[in-house]
Amino acid sequence: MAVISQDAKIYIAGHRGLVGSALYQILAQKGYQNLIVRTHEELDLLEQVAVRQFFETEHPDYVLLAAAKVGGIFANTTYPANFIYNNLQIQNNIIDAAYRSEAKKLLFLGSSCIYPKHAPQPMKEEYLLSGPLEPTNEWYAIAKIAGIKLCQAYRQQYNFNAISIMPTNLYGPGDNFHLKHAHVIPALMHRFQLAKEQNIPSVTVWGTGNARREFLHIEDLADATLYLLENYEEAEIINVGFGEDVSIRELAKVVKEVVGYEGELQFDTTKPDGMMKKLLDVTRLSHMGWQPKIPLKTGIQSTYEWFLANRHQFREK
Ligand code: GFB
Repeated sequence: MAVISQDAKIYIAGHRGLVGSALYQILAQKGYQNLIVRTHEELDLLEQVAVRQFFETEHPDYVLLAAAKVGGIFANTTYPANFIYNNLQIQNNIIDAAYRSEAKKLLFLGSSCIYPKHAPQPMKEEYLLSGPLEPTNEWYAIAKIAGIKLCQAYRQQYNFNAISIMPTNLYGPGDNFHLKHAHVIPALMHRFQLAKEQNIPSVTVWGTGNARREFLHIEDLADATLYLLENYEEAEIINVGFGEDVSIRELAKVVKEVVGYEGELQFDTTKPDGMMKKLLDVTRLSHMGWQPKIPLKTGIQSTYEWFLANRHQFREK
């Protein structure tokens, strides 16, 4: 597989997000010196003309498409239009502009929510489009499926080297800790911390606690992404997961323990569970030789340290 030269021009779209910032860090650590980024103020990825101009001027060799409108189960169901429109628009603009400006390769990040609600578990890559989606995140999932298909269509018609990788639920330093809009780990961490500080006797966890999720630390995801950028060139999607799942009840106990909150957990069953189980089959990636390194509790501990150190400036949206 082609080795990427250390001075290759690599554009990271979404470099301020959880995924993009971890990708920036790992590439910089590994000695890549020509990393291109733009803030939202400098380049609005929803604007096709601006995106085309940027690619025509910069001509990146490699494109990591980590820009997306993301959020937890509540944000997905509250802002369906933003989740479908923004994601479609961003990926349409970037994938097409990268092809036109003759990028050598583009890597698109999807999500495990592209798989059907009742897919057999663990979920293999071939289950894509084999059944109806989970309603709580179908808007986001439809956009991500369109992104996968766009990559495959550009590969088929134009021979454009676009690959799509499907991460499981992610967490780690740099996450969004919004109490309502965030994903479960940062939302619960923030809620436990406030309850600890304010001596609140119980904390509410959404859903029954029986839903199961697989969590991958963002540094593992960044490592896998770089590995796949260097070693994967197929049209077919590839899963990136941890390989094990936990119930939300078990997860909440771990987060509670790490935060050091001593009150009770209360489960609000009026809130949705979403998919009851969402675990990726990672056979293909592990056969290629990649394995995650960060156990859940260790990852939650380092996330908590980051949360405490950055509490007064982290993204709330
Ligand atoms: O993290 P989360 O929103 O992701 O929720 P999804 C995971 C589970 O945690 C659900 C429960 O069963 C929630 O009901 N949960 C418990 C909570 N307490 C909380 C809380 O305070 N906040 C949140 N957010 N959840 C997302 C999709 O679904 O997964 C996205 O909506 C994306 O589109 C992402 O695909 C990976 O796994 O349910």
